[in-house]
Amino acid sequence: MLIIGERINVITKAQRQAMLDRDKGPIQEMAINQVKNGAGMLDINIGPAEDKGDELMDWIVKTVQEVAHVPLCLDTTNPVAMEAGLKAHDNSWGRAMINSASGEEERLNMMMPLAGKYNSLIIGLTLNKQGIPALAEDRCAIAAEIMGKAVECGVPMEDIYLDPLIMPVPFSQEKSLESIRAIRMFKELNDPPMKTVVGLSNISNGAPKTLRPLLNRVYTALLMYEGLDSAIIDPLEREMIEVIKTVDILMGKTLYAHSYLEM
Ligand code: THG
Repeated sequence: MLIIGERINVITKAQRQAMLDRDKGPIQEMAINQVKNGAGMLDINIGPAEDKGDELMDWIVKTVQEVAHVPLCLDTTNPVAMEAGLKAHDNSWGRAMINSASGEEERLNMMMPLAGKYNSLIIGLTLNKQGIPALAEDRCAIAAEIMGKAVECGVPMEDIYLDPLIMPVPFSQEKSLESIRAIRMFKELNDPPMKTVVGLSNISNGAPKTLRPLLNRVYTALLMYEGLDSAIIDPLEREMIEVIKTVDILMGKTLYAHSYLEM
């Protein structure tokens, strides 16, 4: 499964400060560390980035790819910053990913054409103006709208990663199973199956610190059983990486060797 490292984001104080100061050090160190620990792609979350977002995205994409030879998942709601990032992205390490489009018309109309223009991958969040539907069936209906827009923009189905949007189990327990169902149903929306992605740690938001890693890891295993293709996680959490590698072994995705955890 593709691991998308989540640690370069404006939520984190140190990373946020480095972004504001255009200080390469902490960002490059975090990039290198995540790749060393198993990330195949790095999420670069600069937030809404209303002020000089395009300049920031251009700078950070080049800064990260100077030291980390992986493709990037560009995370901002600012379409101008998104385009700057796609322009700056070095595709010799793989294609960039747009994080994200959704069923919201405005966002969909701005982001999907960029995927076509820059030949990038794109995440489709299955939410719309009314929010995240409770039922997997209704999330599929939004997925179908996103897929329709992709056809219009010349984006192939295999370049879309559908995201059911994981909700915290302490607040909406019934959604945990529904998101698993959504992953299963998304796959059935096309042949070959649609690709899928989740932001995993959301499942344990609001749970005690001692429980969070366990909730994250077991949920990951359940989603992977349904064929989850990629997850936005913290690659520096060693036990999580071990769970992912172990599920990949048990599901026959990678070849067993006694040393599989070191691979
Ligand atoms: N789907 C998609 N993109 C996403 C998400 C998703 N991007 C954002 C988020 N969800 C995934 N990324 C992060 C990045 C950082 C953290 C969590 C998820 C993080 N969390 C700490 C925690 O959970 O304790 C600290 C949070 C804080 O300081 O408030 O650092 O679902 N497509």
